Amino acid sequence: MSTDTIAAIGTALSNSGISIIRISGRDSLALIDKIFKSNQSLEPNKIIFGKIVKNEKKLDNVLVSYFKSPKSYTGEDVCEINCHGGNEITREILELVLENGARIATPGEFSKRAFINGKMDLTQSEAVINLINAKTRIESRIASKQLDGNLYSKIKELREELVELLAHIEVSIDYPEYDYEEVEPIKVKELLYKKIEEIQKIIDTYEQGRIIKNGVNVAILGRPNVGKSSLLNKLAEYEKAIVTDIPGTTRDIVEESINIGDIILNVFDTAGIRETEDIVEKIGVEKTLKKLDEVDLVIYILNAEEKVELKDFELIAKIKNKGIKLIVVINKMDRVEKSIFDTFMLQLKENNIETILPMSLINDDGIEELKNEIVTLFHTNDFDYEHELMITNVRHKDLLKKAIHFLKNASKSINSIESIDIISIHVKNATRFLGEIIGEDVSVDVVNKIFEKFCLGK
Ligand SMILES: Nc1nc2c(ncn2[C@@H]2O[C@H](COP(=O)(O)OP(=O)(O)OP(=O)(O)O)[C@@H](O)[C@H]2O)c(=O)[nH]1
Ligand SMILES: [Mg+2]
Repeated sequence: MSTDTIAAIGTALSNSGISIIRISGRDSLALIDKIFKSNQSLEPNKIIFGKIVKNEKKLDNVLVSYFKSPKSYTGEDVCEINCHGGNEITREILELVLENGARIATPGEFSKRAFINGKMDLTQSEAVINLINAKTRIESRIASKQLDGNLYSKIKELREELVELLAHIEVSIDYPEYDYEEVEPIKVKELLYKKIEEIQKIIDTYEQGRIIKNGVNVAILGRPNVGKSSLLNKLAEYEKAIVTDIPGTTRDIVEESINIGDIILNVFDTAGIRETEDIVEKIGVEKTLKKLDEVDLVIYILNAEEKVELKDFELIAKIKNKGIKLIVVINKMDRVEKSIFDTFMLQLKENNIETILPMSLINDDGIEELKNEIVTLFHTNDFDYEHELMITNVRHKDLLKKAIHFLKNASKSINSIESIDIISIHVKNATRFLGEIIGEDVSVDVVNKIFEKFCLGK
């Protein structure tokens, strides 16, 4: 691990009130001393006014703060220069900092040092990036809780209990002649079950966590010309996709991210499904069907002027079999008698289709109802973020699953006392995976991968 002094711009490079240049490492203070002039001297946790000077010429009036190791973000000596927020002046000061001995930080290097110096565990570091990237308020709230260490504490507690159990088991392996505190299989099994249950409860929060973090993947499907691209445009509130009255207009998948309330929708407009000899369109249809593997919700559009065909029902059945949520929309209601909708309802309900909405995209009818229906399907409001733990990172879910796998193996091996060393190996594996979540027992590669995703200056 390098301990040289690093620097980067911590704020976004755009014309703004202030910019912050952050410096961390052994030589931070000595470096600042060379380029910063003030009537006061720098003291830890204080911010002082002065000027940045290059070749005896003032570059800018600035505020500089100093955080002494280990009481800083990175755990090292940290100085931060608050200068005026112009691109040029910010870059110029950074260059001066680099000329005076610092090296430019790699993305996430400040946070990586914070992790390595024990200022944060890995889940807290991941919370930093989640907080920076959060696109909704709920997402920020969950990241903020994780930054406080709620996931860290829970994993640490689980791990400690398993380590205690291991110690208990290993005493009887190493010193079988001691009867003292004999391992009682029933008790071990009970404890393992309890831990499996607790971990499963955390894993179960992931589905909602994933949706909060990454959004709901929504595909708009239906036959050509039913109004799929028109719906995407209405949801996006601008003309994202080409709309014409020529069936087969959309070929490639058109994607747009849309916020409704606290939910992010990643909406995919797709090529209309039909048998076709057109090679390009054919590929489009294949892409549409493939896309089904990554979607949470399908909005299936039918044209009110046309009859539902067997092909529609077949596709809808396919969607439902994949466990994807479904909303059927009857569009172009402006072109038919209102009572037609009842006929559709009857026919669709007979085929076990629950959610059916009338719509006229030309008249702006039915959009709000559709949005409300989506919010109801993926409601995020009934979770107590303040007090309950929710995971949003796939890395955490995968490691928890691995831990459970080994705890289940351990529990299966419990029936014969000879297998006690096998149990011990399984439990050890489980604790190893739990450790990986918080950054103990973790490889350099994993750590590097996590911090690579950070932005510069964090
Ligand atoms: N009358 C009426 N026309 C509509 C409505 N919604 C869409 N249209 C028209 O239907 C035609 C097809 O609309 P698109 O949105 O391109 O349909 P699509 O499903 O994306 O079609 P493909 O990309 O070819 O599969 C266009 O001329 C739209 O203006 C509606 O509610 N009422
Ligand atoms: Mg289209």
